[in-house]
Amino acid sequence: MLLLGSSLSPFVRKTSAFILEKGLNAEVRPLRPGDTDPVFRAASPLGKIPGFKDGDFAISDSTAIITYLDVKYPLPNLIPTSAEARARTIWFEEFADTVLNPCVGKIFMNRVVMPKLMGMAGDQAAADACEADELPGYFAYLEGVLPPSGFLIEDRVTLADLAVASPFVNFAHAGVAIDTATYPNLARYLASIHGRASFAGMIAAEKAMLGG
Ligand SMILES: N[C@@H](CCC(=O)N[C@@H](CS)C(=O)NCC(=O)O)C(=O)O
Repeated sequence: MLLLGSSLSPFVRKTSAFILEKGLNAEVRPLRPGDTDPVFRAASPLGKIPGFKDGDFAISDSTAIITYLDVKYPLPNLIPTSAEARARTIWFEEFADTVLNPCVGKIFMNRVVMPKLMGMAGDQAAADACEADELPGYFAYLEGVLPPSGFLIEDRVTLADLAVASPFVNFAHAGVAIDTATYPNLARYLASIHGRASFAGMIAAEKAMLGG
């Protein structure tokens, strides 16, 4: 099994954590978007990361990859089966992919990727505005819906947790602090999910790559 893409992408990190929580192993090729690697381009026609290959089967898009994996390797199922839990899991994945990850685009790209990895000045004003104006509402929403179990769905780890926790790694790399007085549940939750083996190794490697 081959996962194509750098875990600095929240979409790649979510997929990688999903693979690890399944107890599976994938070789990871940490490519950037648009890489010309022919295996990657065959899997990802638009050049977006992640791409993925399992034997002869190749596909891209984190949600497509995860959908494949949860059927092909059913245990443990990380996408719940009851109608309600499944729908809520997909809601949280959508919330991460379409609400939080665009903030990663504004904050992490401008504060970290452009200056540190591309040698370009990022748009610091756009990053600051997103942190000040958008994130507090999303943090407050999560603070209010997190159950005491420390997991979003079914009191066990699911795709919902992996999807939601992933962009917060980028926020941390970009210096976004979670105020523990205002968001105690969220802070505790993120420490717990990021402390799992499925995240901890990636986070350490990313920190080393970004210079601590
Ligand atoms: N819906 C896709 C989004 C993947 C995506 O946008 N990845 C970004 C990196 S975080 C990318 O490759 N961007 C390059 C581009 O849009 O051309 C997924 O879930 O995998």
